[in-house]
Amino acid sequence: MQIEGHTLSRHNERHFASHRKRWEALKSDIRNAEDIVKKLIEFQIAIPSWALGTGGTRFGRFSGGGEPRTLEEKIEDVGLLHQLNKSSGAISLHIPWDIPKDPKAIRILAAQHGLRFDAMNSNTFQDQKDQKHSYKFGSLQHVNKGVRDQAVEHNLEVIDYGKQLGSNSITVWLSDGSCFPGQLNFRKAFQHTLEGLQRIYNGLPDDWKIFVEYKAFEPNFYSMTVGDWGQSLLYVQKLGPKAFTLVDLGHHLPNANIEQIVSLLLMEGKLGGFHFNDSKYGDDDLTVGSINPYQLFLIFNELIEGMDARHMSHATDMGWMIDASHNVKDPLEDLIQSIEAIKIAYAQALVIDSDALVKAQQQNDVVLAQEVLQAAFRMDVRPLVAEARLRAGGVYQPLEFFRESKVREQLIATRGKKAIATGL
Ligand code: PSV
Ligand code: MN
Repeated sequence: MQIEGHTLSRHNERHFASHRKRWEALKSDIRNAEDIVKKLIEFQIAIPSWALGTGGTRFGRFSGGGEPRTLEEKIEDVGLLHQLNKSSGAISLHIPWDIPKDPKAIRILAAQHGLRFDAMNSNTFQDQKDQKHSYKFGSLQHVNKGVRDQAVEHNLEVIDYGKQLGSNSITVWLSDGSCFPGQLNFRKAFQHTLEGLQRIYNGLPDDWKIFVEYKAFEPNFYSMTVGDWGQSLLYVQKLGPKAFTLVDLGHHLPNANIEQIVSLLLMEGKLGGFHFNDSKYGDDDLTVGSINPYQLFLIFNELIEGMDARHMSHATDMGWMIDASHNVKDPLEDLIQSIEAIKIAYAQALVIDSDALVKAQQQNDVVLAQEVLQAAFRMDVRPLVAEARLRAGGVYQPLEFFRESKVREQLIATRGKKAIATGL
């Protein structure tokens, strides 16, 4: 469904006066407000095709109705989100959950919604119908060459779909590992995996990147063959200049210092992709910023510091994607909240008085360093984020608009109450 332009304007006009007041007040408090607005407008976060339906756990799934039934409807949903927030101008496909039957037509449809195709995602963590070999004991790490070949072939096929859609990266997340001591020879598993990744790497077009995503545990609980940033870095360093590590916020052991990991990967020129979500215990895939917004802010501080040090573009030199999914919220409302949380954390990190922070660090003034960081974190930057959204042509308050214009109800009316999206 497309939102009528006049309903957006009506919503924005209603909020105009109070927004102006708040925005003018905030603007006078910030040194580089116009520059930040520009950066916020440019900063786009890709939506994964599997986040548009209600996620489940292994105990069940409670679908909410009106979920997209096809890839076309998923593109429609991301287009709708983008129309509201002007910050999600890209979609990331998971193959085989979302195989484009007619890639050319899908590409045109996406462009009509102002969307491009972000990283492609392969899937060798589930067996598909009619698949020759099983991934029960891993894919690229597998002791059987037939399984490894099949997994490589699948990844090459995913790259091929991506080429037709105009994507320029592939994310490889492997569930490979072991559940029990003795099950696996770690060295051989690593070497097989490296060999497979090398073959996939060799199939990359010149202007493509490969992201190697790590995860500490699940579905394997004793070892993971790409279990942490050190292992991912080993692979990507051996692979070559088109290979990068991808950080998924939920893939660390509890209390890991993710901001430090981000900083060092950037220092090495090896951070290429990012999956946003939030968690309390493990890979909880909760709404971004719902549990630990301070950590998200500290991560953005390191991202900006590290990217600026390498003269990287915040908007285009990193693959930004949401990777969240759970079973209690409306998926579109959840994504609206996640995008807002990302934008807020990014804006807060841009507001940090970095000169004062550097000075405090040089003087070992620990107290002042904390004050500088927290002055930015405690600033209410929502008018800044709203101003950027309004200038880009979005709505003042996406969540309020989504509810007052009864978007979900309309989707249920056209797609039905029992429509269930493919994915997790
Ligand atoms: C694995 O937990 C992961 O983070 C990978 O990015 C997958 O592609 C995605 O979630 C969906 O399973
Ligand atoms: Mn992920």
